[in-house]
Amino acid sequence: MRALPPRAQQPQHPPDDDPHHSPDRADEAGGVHVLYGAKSGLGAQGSQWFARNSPGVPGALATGDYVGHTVRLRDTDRDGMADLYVMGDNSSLRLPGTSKGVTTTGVQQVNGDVVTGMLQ
Ligand SMILES: [Ca+2]
Repeated sequence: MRALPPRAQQPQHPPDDDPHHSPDRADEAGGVHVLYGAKSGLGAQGSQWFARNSPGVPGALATGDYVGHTVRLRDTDRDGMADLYVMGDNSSLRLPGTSKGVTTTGVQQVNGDVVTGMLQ
């Protein structure tokens, strides 16, 4: 009589160290990190992070939203400040630019075609 091989065990998943996974499990929800330039180059000072769970940003974190997969800076209201257009798979946004940076005050949802239609 032959001995049966040991029963296969369920694979053990390693701890989640994938940088694309968010801690709240809205994997690949995305976001945009805005860095500002100076004479010395880009810097972290005054940088801003925008995601669906940022105060004032419409929507909620959602798996596969990929917020920020396409972005554009355009002064579409012609006030002299570049406005940030951010595309996500669930919706796209226009964040107004101000003299102090991009703001969620007055954020608007826009058609994604508006964002992709802008030249880079
Ligand atoms: Ca503007």
